Amino acid sequence: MIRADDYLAAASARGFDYYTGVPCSFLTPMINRVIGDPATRYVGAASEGEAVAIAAGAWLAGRRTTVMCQNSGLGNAVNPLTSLNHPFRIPTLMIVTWRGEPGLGDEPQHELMGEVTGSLLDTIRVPRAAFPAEGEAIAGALDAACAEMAAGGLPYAFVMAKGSVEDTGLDATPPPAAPTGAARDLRHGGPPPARYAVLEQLLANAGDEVAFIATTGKCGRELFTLADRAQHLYQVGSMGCALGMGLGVAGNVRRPVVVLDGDGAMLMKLGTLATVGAEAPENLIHVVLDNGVHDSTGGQPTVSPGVDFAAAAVACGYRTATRLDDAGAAGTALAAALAAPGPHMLHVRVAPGSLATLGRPTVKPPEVARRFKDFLAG
Ligand SMILES: Cc1ncc(C[n+]2csc(CCOP(=O)(O)OP(=O)(O)O)c2C)c(N)n1
Repeated sequence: MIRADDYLAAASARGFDYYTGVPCSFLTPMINRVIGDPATRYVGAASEGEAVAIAAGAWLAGRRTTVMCQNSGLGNAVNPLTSLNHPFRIPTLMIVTWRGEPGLGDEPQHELMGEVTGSLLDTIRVPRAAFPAEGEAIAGALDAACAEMAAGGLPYAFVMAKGSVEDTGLDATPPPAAPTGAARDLRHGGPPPARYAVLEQLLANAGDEVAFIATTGKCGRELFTLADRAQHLYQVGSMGCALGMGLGVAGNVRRPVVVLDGDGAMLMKLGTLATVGAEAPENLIHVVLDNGVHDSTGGQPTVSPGVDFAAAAVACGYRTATRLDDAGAAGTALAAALAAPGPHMLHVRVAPGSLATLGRPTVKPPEVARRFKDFLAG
């Protein structure tokens, strides 16, 4: 058994001071110490996939990250691990608990995942090792993880057996403030604009210092077609993870970060609204381009016409949320949002469909990630 502080000190010495995840009882001492230690940052995520996305954003912003989660949450993380970290070559250290380890006599819901945790990680090509269970093993385990991540540029997992870490208490932390934000309605009621017309106005109203993260599908392709720049990150998979990545970036840089989301993608990870509201990064602007359909896959309807995203955003703690249905007004609203502390949401109604001649990013994802990382560091 090791002490959480011994692991965290050795990890900090190697630059790992940014943690995100979802708790597991095996992780209790680790999370309690990360929360209690002013030298480490912990972002409590709504889901394990969101945590992977937050960590990816934090890595782009220059942090060395750790995602802590229960193995039952590995399923939630598989999508971003395979379609975000892998294509973009974004590393993160994972500490995955081993509930249901064969022979442990754990609860029935952990039995199957306990049997397949190792093979699942192998299948998605996340190299793994046992979480160090003795103090003398910590440094070597971390060095091996660092070497593997440096060589492959990909995530690496420690699998933590029961009883690996001594118990510690939880220092009290203040809860997030109660929501006080306000939603505004600036809709004109005319025919909704094309998504690219809104994107054009957003780009026209943002200075060169602004970072843009576009959700998967045609949104990113339109952004690329309008302008391909180092400050653009086009997610090519990981549907629903643009906002998590934006949160991880915004929490670690001073420059403004604009997330371009879709209604389908937003609905897939609605919990991230609450994480953003609680973390409340002042430099984050979340634009939901709501066409009421999954445009990128053929226009199947989403349930967004029945969802008030702006009300949800302020209920989750966003400082402002604005409903819009006009490209020019969306640009003006972005300029206003850039000038005032956020987080802000712009919920923009747009028409289904996209540019007739739509490009696909010709820059490969690892290059997109590295030039975006360099831009953030600049
Ligand atoms: C996890 C996952 N499920 C499904 C898909 C397939 N897919 C790609 S884009 C897309 C639609 C996204 O809809 P929305 O966010 O509303 O954006 P739009 O296409 O309308 O611009 C879907 C379902 C995917 N990439 N990832």
